[in-house]
This record gives sequence, structure tokens and C-alpha cells, in this order.
Amino acid sequence: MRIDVLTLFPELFDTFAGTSIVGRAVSAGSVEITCTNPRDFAQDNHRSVDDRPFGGGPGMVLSCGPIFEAVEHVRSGREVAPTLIMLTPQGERFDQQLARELSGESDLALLCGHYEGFDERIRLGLNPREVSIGDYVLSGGETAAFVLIDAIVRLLPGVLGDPESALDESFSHGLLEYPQYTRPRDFRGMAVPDILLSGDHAKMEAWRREQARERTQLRRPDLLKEDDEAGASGE
Ligand code: 6GU
Repeated sequence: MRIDVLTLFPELFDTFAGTSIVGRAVSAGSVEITCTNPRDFAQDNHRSVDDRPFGGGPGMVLSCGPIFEAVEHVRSGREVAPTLIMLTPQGERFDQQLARELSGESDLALLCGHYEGFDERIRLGLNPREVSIGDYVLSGGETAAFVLIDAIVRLLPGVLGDPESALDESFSHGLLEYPQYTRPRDFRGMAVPDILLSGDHAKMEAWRREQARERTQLRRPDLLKEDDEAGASGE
């Protein structure tokens, strides 16, 4: 997969793209992450990328020129036109299903905004898919782009080892994770549940399933409802 990130702060991606699972995927060649800075396409001596809103009001608005040119730059000379995604709180909500869908694309371009927002003609002229990561306001799209890249890249073939993939399975079944323990067996008077020391694999599996269901019921009953609906429709 190739991911182009359009950002005014490309330095934020240096550490991110070199660390942990994403870093491993980049090193292995499973994903290539390239940043393009719209400021490099600014048209005036001050390298401006934003301006005051027509009609007045607080803050600044990202201008069309640098954004269109940056997008045209990442689109040029490409066999596959990248799927353009604008990170904005106005977008459709990102979830595991959308992560799975986007992990099937070969080329993504993530457009990160900053300041008060985008000139509306960026939407009209570039027709991006708009994605939000939740109902809160971030200062910029970069941290949201981290979230998308992490969730998508770990789904690419060969990025997770087998034990890690198995873990991911339980999430894709729509339940929260069961409680986990490692050594020591007793930590400050808190003991590991006996069943996990029993060696009875069928019993341990059943316990984990039950724990996952109970925990989901308690913390995220909405997930169980979606799960039932998916079950009823045969998904
Ligand atoms: Cl994708 N961008 C910004 N700026 N704020 C957000 C968001 C995205 N998702 C939730 N809040």
C-alpha cells in the first residue's frame, strides 16, 4: 500500500512512521508513507496557506491554491489514482469496518487540515471522502491521520505475526478483549485466576469468551446490540 499524507507538519510523521508496528511495516515494504507539504505549493512570498474568512469571524481558512496543487502533485504520474480522504470532524465516523475497507485500497492520500477549516471549494473541487475519528475537536488532522494509518496498516497482509493476528480476530468479532495476565502469579496479593493456570484449554477458552462478553455487556452494550443485528442478518 502507498499512503500519501498532505500535511503542513510533515515532521510529526518522522517518528510515527518509524516506530512500532507501522515502522515495521514500512521497513518490510508493506506500506510506503510519503508526506507532501501544501506550503511548498504556496503562491506568495510569505508562503501562505491560509487566509481570513470571507464574511468575517474568528480564525483562518485553508486556501484552495496550495491544497489543489499539492493534491495534483500526488496524483500526477500515478497508475492508480489514490483514494483522497479529508480528515475533518464533519466526516463519516472511522471504525474497524472502515479500517478494513480502506486496507483493501492500494493508494490512499490523507489530507490533514489545520486552523479553522478548509475553503469549501476544496470539497467541491477535489471531492474527497471525509472521515472523522470521533466527536471532539482536534487542532489538526495529523493525529487523526495517525489513527487511520495505524488501524489500516496493521490489517495489511503479513504486517502482524500470527499471535498478534489472533488477538485482532477477537476485536473483529465485535467484543472487547478478555482480561490478560502474565508473571508473576501473585502481585501484591492480586492472584492470577486459577483457571488460567489449570492447563485445561477448553475451559480457559470458555472463560475468556465469557469474560469478553461480560466486559462488553458492562462497558459497551451498544457493541452487543450491533453484534446481534449482524448475527440476525447472517453477517
Ligand atoms: Cl479527522 N480532524 C479534526 N480536526 N478534528 C477531529 C477529527 C478530525 N476527528 C475528530 N475530531
